[in-house]
Amino acid sequence: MEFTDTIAAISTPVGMGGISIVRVSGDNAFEAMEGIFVRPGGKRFADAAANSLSYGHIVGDKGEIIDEVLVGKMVSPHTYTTQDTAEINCHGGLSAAKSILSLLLEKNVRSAQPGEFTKRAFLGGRIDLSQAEAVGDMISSQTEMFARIAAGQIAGALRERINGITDKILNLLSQLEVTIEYPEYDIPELTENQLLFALKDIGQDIEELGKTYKKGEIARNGLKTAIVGKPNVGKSMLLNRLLNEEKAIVTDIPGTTRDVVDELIVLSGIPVKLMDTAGIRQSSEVVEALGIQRSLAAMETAQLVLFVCEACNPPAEEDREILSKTEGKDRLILLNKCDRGVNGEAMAFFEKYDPILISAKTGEGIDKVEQAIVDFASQGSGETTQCALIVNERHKALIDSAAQSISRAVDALEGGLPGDLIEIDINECRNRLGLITGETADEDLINDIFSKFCLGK
Ligand SMILES: Nc1nc2c(ncn2[C@@H]2O[C@H](COP(=O)(O)OP(=O)(O)O)[C@@H](O)[C@H]2O)c(=O)[nH]1
Ligand SMILES: [Mg+2]
Repeated sequence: MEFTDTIAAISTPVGMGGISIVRVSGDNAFEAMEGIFVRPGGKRFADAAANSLSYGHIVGDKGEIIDEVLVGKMVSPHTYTTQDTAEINCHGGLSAAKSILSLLLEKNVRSAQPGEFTKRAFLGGRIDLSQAEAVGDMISSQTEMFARIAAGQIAGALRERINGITDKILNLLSQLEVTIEYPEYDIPELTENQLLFALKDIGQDIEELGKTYKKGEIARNGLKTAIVGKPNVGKSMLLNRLLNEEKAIVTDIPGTTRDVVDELIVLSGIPVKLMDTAGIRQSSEVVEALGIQRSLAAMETAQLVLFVCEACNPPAEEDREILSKTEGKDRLILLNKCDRGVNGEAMAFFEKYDPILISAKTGEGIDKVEQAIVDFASQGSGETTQCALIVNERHKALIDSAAQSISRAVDALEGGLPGDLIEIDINECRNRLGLITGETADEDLINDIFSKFCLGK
């Protein structure tokens, strides 16, 4: 892969702003600065100390001043890309950074491709693929929760975890090899029981890591939360209340909401994707019936269900039906319209479900609903910053197939199959994990991942 040439790009968004940064990296980076960067007293940039900022001016062909700048000098290998890197801090706006970039491009420097600086950090061995992907996550993160997780992964939390598992696998493979290849030598052999134990231990590590995806997915896409209930209980009003906005149509005509309305809110840094749905009831009206089908589908895909009933009326037949339909789901039971009074029969019926009394109209109890959603989303999570967490689908698919390889190996062993067949599955598992860290990734995969980055990163 191309690594010898010097690349440059504008690393900040183009537009109005205090400063812009033009980054140049590669063997020729410092040389390229000579001639376009003039320091007071004619000092050479080449003589500037490592990891320093130098003041001066960027000048054009005829010595005309383009901008007043500060240039960071970072010397290989302790740089973002692992190569010599200069970062020119110029004035923001549309023009200065562009002019500086074009001056550099006349100095044996080429335009960087999207993600190419980070790709060099990967190729240079400073970070692994999971860390590089986390850089992309950090840039695209829209919530505090996701940004924190990305920061942990950039620091190498996932890398360390995967490497720990890979070490166990390699250790097992080498022992297995000795047992298979040199049975005549007097080396302590791996007994079947030991092998089984080691395999199960690895399988458990992988499965535990896979489980973190639930949380990772919430951080990336938001907690999918469906608001369900029979018509007219106040689902749409609850959505509006949680959003602080009149988004969904609220009327006293049952069956108003026909389609699923979804909106993203952020509660204590946690993204929550709220879905307001059509009221569930028997309906012979075509559009409403379609809407109800979608409600049921939304309920299926939701990670959390907010089941809304009325506090002021006894439970209806539909409430009982929806209650049983949501039985297997994680759910909160919300008794709405408590401003109209609390019905004893409703309370007695719902008591064992720990209902939350609310009024979408007055706002009463809404803080409790928000807290319950936050508690649900962060349950069992502990500290997110330092933890290895699976946040992307690519990693999840690889973890799943790594786990499958191990269980195939366990089955094979228990079925009495020979050691070299088991070895194939173990190798396969190692290979899958290596695709997460990039160790076993080929050029196409690597190019594909970095091509999704933004320019200048
Ligand atoms: N008094 C009272 N009325 C409410 C409350 N929530 C909703 N409503 C009324 O109940 C009716 C149905 O509300 P809507 O949100 O459209 O119900 P949906 O069919 O479940 O979406 C409207 O007339 C609302 O004004 C509440 O907490 N208290
Ligand atoms: Mg509605």
